[in-house]
Amino acid sequence: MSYQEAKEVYAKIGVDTDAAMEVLKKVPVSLHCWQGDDVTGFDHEGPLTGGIQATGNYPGKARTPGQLMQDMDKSFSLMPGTKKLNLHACYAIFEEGKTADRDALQPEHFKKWAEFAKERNMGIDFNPTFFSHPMVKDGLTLSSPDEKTRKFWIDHGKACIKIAQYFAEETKIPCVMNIWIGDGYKDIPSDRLGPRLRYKDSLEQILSVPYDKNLVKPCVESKVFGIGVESYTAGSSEFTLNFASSHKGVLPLMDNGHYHPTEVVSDKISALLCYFPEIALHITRPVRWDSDHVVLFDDETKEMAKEIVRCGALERVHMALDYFDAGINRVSAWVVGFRSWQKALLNALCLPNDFLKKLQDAHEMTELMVVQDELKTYPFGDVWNEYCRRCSVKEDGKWFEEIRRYEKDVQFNRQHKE
Ligand SMILES: [Mn+2]
Repeated sequence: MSYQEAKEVYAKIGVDTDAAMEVLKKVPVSLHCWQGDDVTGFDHEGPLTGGIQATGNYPGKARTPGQLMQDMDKSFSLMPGTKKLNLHACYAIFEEGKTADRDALQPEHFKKWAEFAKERNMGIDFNPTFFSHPMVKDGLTLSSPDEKTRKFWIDHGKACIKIAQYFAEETKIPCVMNIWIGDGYKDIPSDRLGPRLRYKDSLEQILSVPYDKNLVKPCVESKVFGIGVESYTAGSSEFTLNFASSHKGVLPLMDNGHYHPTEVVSDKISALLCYFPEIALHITRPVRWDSDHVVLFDDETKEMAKEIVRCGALERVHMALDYFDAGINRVSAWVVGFRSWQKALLNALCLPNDFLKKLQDAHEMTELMVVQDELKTYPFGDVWNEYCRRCSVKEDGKWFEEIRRYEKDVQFNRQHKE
């Protein structure tokens, strides 16, 4: 089917596909730098810790800032829509012979990233890195009972607020700064309150740094468990939600890999929007647990996008991808995930949402079921390919050859010591 024919099919149910594409083009989605190198970064040599794990050993990984930027550029060229860059603090870029520990990071250590973003007209989101570092003591950072440890990580958080403000000032686009810690216990703790009270105090100390609330949007991300912290995490869902609701300007961040397997974030979005002017999402694909698989155009991904669109909340929900698969080409992983989320948003924008709502309000649940199921086989693929063309990127079926070529010409030729 041609796009023109698909457009007419949608017009019959009251959907303007041209308008849907125009809306989507302007919605920023944050691309996580950490898919490019398995969450390694440039400030440490040690293993990945904090209850997360990248599995796989696909060749061609980026090992330098230049390579990571090169790979990001390749992926950007294959993604339609507005991109934002999402950085972790461990991706600081130090000049030859210089270094700074996490508690002493400065905006200057991120100057190259600010330049990279500005050259591409992108905003930057930022994340302090509370893992993969020798100062993580007994698996704890901001909730540690050891005051020296806790202070180190509070200072890291404070340093990151300043860097987030620097990014916003440089790019002229607000910076979403997300705080996630992996603090917790493998087995049953005897004191669940103490770590949470210390975490709360640490967050308050971090946020006591003066910053422009229009430029920096701090978030707190919850998690139900991690590898090695199966029994207890200090930053649980209840903890972070209540922290955000009781601290003005702090946003709750939901990562859809961070809940019990039968819970769905698609159902939580509207609940939070009743109370928060803005919320944030980490979009991932949990397979049985927080496995950080590449985002696909699957049912729950579509459902989350539908919720954002149906709530009229495209400007209230800060969207970021968060996954890392080391078992496949990392550039392709970025591209598939980003395109899938774009597809989910476009799909949601191409549904007759007002009509579906009317059916629900009239309690026409029989017809609602029939219509919602039949919409699944509408010619969405033709609209999607047209969107790609209008964004000057290759359509489905035509971009993967670029990955093959990039592997052969660039990624597989990278020299490195193992
Ligand atoms: Mn996350």
